[in-house]
Amino acid sequence: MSENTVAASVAMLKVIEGWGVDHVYGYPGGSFNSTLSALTEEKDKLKYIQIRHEQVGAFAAAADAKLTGKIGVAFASAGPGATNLLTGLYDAREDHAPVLALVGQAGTSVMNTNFFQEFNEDPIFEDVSVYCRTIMTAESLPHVVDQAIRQAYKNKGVAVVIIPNDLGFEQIPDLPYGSHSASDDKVAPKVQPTDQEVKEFLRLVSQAKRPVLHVGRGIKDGGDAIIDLSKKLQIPIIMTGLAKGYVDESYEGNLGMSNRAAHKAADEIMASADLLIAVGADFPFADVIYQTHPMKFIQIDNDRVELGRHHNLDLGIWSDATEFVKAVLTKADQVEERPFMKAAIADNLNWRDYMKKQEEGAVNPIKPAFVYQQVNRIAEDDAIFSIDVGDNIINAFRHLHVGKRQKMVISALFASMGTGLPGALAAKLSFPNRQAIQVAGDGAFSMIMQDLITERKYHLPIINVITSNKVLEFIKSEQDDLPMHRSGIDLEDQNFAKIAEGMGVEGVQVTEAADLPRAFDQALQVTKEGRPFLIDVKVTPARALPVEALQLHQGNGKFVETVSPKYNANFDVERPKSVRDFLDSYDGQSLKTLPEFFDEYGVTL
Ligand SMILES: Cc1ncc(C[n+]2csc(CCOP(=O)(O)OP(=O)(O)O)c2C)c(N)n1
Ligand SMILES: [Mg+2]
Repeated sequence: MSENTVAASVAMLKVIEGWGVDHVYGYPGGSFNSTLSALTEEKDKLKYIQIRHEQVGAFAAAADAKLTGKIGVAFASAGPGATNLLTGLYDAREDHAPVLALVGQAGTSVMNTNFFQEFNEDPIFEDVSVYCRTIMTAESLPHVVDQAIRQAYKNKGVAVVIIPNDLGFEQIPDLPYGSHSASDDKVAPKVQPTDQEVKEFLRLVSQAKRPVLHVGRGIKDGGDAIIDLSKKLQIPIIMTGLAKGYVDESYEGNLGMSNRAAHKAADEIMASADLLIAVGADFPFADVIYQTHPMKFIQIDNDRVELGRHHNLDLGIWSDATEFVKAVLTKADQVEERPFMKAAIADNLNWRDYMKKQEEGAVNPIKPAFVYQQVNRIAEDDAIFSIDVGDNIINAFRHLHVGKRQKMVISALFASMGTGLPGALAAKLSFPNRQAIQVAGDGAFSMIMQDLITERKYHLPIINVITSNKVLEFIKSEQDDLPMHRSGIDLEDQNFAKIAEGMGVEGVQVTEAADLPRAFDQALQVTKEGRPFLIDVKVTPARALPVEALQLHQGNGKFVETVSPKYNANFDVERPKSVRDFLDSYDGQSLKTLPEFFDEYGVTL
C-alpha cells in the first residue's frame, strides 16, 4: 500500500491522461467542483476547454472520436448540466463514437433525498450509454473511469460515470490506477475472407447485368483497391455519405452518394441495379432505397450484426471489406467493357458537368454551390471540414472536394443541428496544425453560436461559414413534397458578422457574389494569423435539384424515368409536366436521363 495519497479526482484525471487524452470539454456546476479542482492541478497535462453549453462539449467530444478514433471526453454538473449533455451524447451513440461522459452528482450525504438538482441520474443515461455507473467510494473512482474507457472503446459508444461531488475530494492511496498500455494501441486482427466466399462472389457477379458497389466506411484505407475492383469487374461505385472522401472522387466510376443528399447518377444507377454489393456499408436509408425494385444482394461486413440487416441476403460475407476486395482482385479476371458501366460513367460525367456549372456561377443571389467552390479554393491539402445538418449536407456531398489527406466530420445518423462549430473545435484541438473549416446554415448555427466565443477564448483559428437563407431550407423541401402548406420554417434574418464582432471574432457579411472570394481570402489571412473568422454569406433559398424526385421504373423490357408524384405536392407550389420540365426548372437543360444513356449504350433490362 502506498503511503502517499492523492485526491480521488486527481487520480481519475491521471487515468484519463494515461489513455492519451489531452483535452476535455465541460461546464462547471457546484456538483462538479471536486473534478474542477483536479483539472487545475492537472492543467499542464490535460487542457480544460470551457464551452458555453454542455451540448457543445458533448458534440465536440463525439467529433474528436469520429476524427481520431480515440476517446473524446466531456463533462457536466448534475441536473440541468447533465440533461444538456444528452443531445451530444446521442450523436456519439448513433455514429458509434467512443466518448466518456463525466457527470456531477450531489454529495453522498444528500443523495437520494430529492436535494436541490439531485435525482437519480442512472436512468437518464441508461439508454444513451454502453456503460453507466454511479461511483460509491472514492477509491473506486479511478478504477471505474478506467473501466468506462475500456467499455466505450470495446462497444464503440458512450460510457457515463456519475460522480458524487464529495468523493472526488477524498484522499486515496496514490497508485497507478490506469490500465492503458501499448498493447491497447495495436491494430486489431482483421477478419479474413475464404476462397469459397471469393468464388461464390465472382459467380454471382458473373450472372449480373447491372451490378453496383455500395461502399461505406468499412473500406477504410482501401479506396484504391475498390477502384481497381470497379475497373476490373466493370462495376460502378456508389458511396455512403459517411465514407465521402474514402474513394477518390475524381474517378469517373465513383458516382457519389445516393438517396436525398445525393448525386443524380448514383440514384438512377442504384434504382436500375440487378445486383447490389454492400461493402462495409451500414446505410441508414437502406430499408427504403434497397427496396425500390427486386435485385440480388451481397453484403460484406466485418461486423456480423450488420449482415442481412437491410435486405435479404443472396450472399453474406463476414470479412474485413478491404481484405475481401484485395482477395477478389487476386482471383478475378478482367471483365470486358460493360455497356451498363459506360452508361453509368456517361450519366455521372453529365451530372458532374452540371454541378460544375452551378459552382462557377458568381451570380446573384449567391448559390450555395458557389460558396463550396470558394471553400474548395482555399482549403489546404489536409484541411478538416465540419459540416452542419441541413441543406449543407446535400451541398457538401455534392460540391465539397474531400481529398485523401483531408477529413470531413458530420452528425450522420443522429443528424443533429448545431454540430458544425463543435466539430471544428474538435478538429482544431485534435489537429492544431491543420486548417479547420465549418459550414452551417443560419438555423443550425444559431442553436450553438454562443460558442464562437470559445474559438476566441482558446485562440482557435477556425473558418466559420454561415450559409444564411432566412429559412429552414431542408425542411422547406420536405414540406414541398407533401400535400400541406409551408409552415413554421421562416427564420428572422440576423447579422452574424456583427454577432461575431460582439464576441471579438472578426467577420464579414457577404450579399454580392463578386465579394465572396475576397471574404474567403480574408478568412485565410486572419486564420493564418491565429484568429477565428466568420463569413455570413446570404445565399438563395431556392431548392437545389432534388435528385430523389426522379424515379426509374422497369417494365415492358425498358427503363422509364418519371418525376415522383410526391414532388411538389405542396398546395403552395407548382408541379412540372414532365421530367424534361423538371430538369429545366433547375437550369438542367444539359442534363439527360439515365434511360437516354441506356439507349445510347444499348443497356437492356
Ligand atoms: C436539433 C435539431 N432540430 C431539428 C432538426 C430538423 N432539421 C433538420 S435540417 C433542418 C433545417 C436546417 O436549417 P438551416 O440550418 O437554416 O439550414 P438550411 O437547410 O436552411 O440550409 C431542421 C430544422 C434537426 N435535424 N436537429
Ligand atoms: Mg437556413
